[in-house]
Amino acid sequence: MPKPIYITTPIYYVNDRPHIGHAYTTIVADLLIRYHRLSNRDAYFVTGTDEHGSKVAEAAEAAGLSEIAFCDQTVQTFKTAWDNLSLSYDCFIRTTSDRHKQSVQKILEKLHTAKTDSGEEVIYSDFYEGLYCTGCEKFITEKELVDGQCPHHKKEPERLKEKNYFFRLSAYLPKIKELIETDQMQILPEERKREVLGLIGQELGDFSLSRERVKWGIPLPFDQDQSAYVWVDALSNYITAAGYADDPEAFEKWWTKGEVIHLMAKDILKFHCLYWPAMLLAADLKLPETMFLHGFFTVDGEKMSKSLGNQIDPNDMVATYGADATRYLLLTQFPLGVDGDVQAKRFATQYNSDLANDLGNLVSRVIKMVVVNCDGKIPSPFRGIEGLDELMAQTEELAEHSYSHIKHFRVTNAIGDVIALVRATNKFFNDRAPWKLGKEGKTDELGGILYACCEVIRVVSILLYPVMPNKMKEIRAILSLDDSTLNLQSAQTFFDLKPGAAVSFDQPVFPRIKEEKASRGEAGNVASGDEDNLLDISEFGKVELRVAEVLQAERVEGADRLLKLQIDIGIEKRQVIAGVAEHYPPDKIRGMKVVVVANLKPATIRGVESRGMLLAAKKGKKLTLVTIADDLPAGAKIS
Ligand code: ME8
Repeated sequence: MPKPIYITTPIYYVNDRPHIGHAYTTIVADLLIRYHRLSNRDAYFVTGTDEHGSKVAEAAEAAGLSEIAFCDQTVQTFKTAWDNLSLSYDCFIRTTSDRHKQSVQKILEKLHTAKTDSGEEVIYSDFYEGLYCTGCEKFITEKELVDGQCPHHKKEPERLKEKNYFFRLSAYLPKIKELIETDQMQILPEERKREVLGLIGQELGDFSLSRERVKWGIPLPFDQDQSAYVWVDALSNYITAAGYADDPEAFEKWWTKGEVIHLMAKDILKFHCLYWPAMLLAADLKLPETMFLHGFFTVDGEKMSKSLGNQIDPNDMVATYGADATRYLLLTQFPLGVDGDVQAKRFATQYNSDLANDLGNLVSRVIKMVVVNCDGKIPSPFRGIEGLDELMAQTEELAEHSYSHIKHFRVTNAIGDVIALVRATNKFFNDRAPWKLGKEGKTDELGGILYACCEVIRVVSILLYPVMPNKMKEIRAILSLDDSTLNLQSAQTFFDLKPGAAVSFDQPVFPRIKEEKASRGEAGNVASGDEDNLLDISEFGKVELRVAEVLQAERVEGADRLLKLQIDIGIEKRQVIAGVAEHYPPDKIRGMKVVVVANLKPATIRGVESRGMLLAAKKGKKLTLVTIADDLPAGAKIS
């Protein structure tokens, strides 16, 4: 039996509102947890809020509220946002809870009496004189200042002189270095591991474990005039939630014997990869197995911040795209671990392409045909259909591959492989053209094609369940499937659907979204104003326009408006799907010289690959292609 798995996110500061950065980490944790649960692994998911410290006390005062009333309010905004995103956490930990206070005091007592290997006290008191940035909640050195200010918060730090208790970090660094180098405590990705090892190589002082003047905090059990330093308080949440102070059995199961994974972004590396393991070593507690530090999002090229007003609220995305698509869109922007720039105006295009066109359309067209041609019942499987064996093989191996990606934190690969199967199935459906077979009386083959497509949809409903739990349940309900087969085991068997089971179709699972409406953020502040839609000259310069000659043209089966074109763009020949059939029948367009956008990502339209887009002018029902005089050869660039 694999060990139980215990996954945590950072606990977020309550002086901020939840934004897509917080949402991203929490959705990733939810995805991982749901995947492990699909494989029947015992799994526990912890998130929560970090509520102590002078920063929160100041925000409460500014809001005219007591600290706890202020915290209660913002904690609710996090909980509401997480409910709106269908996040299935098992424990929401608040640092102001009695449970957590007990746990912090317990570990502090332990540290207070602990000795290092060389017999020194782990905690000692001393006077600290130096600079403190309230924004970072940490002491800051002169060297780190830029123009006398904290580079992150653009504020002059306070000068403090106070008695503090210190934690003898230096005594634990050699051991931590060894544990990281040997991957006994895995730091991922590799780049972050190098960063931590680099930090250990620098002169790191001991860290302060308490603050004298901060009253909004947990008092030290051995000196009531001091409060636990917020990071010591916050990091301890991970053991509180496992039951350190109040549930020894649970603690043994989840922490001591479990596989512990901490997820976060790279901004809080030092605290998690050095301070926390040092505290655990000193308290004689087991270390986490893995820390995964993902990348940082910027929005339209800018750092996300309250003062810039460019934070994207996940609730606004949910209002526009729904919970499931929001999860999908955030998870697929960048590989986990990589920094990236989020552009809200791209969400709608991606939603329409991946979810409405590829996945939604597969479900609609297949189920509608089952309703019309098979009396609304799953038909019988039928072997010997061209392309079926390949599709089955791709489907059967997918569960294992996806789960392996997940175990290695390759989130975008796990999702991308499922979407690739959806696209391959759309192509299989198009190539086999089942709509023709009914008329030809080939009902066994027609049923076999539809059965195979329903099987793929069933498998997809399992493998994308951790990404889009509600929509996948909706799809499963269409196929009359309940939760008893919602597991990875059943995603590995083909021909599992029972012929004769009822299917029903009501409305598209992912209705198309008007791109302009969504990108303007009509449901909220996803993006705003016309100014945002103006292009910079350098952005326009990225579009590669070329003269193309249409070599061949034919209609796309089952799609009145679409033509499949083979075009010559000078540097190569390509296939493009164009929605111009009503205006340009194949005979008319063949031989024309048109203008094509040559550097678009390939798209799959009705299961057929399209690499490029033709330029056309359109008003009402009239459409005219932009054409080029004969003397310009195919391939000429247009600028
Ligand atoms: O640091 N891109 O809380 P916090 C990606 N309370 N992820 C982002 C992000 C962005 N632009 N902005 C925030 C704290 N995050 C402490 C943690 S844990 C013991 C105490 C996510 O509210 C990311 O997970 O500043 C990052 O590590 C975390 O929010 C920081 O949250």
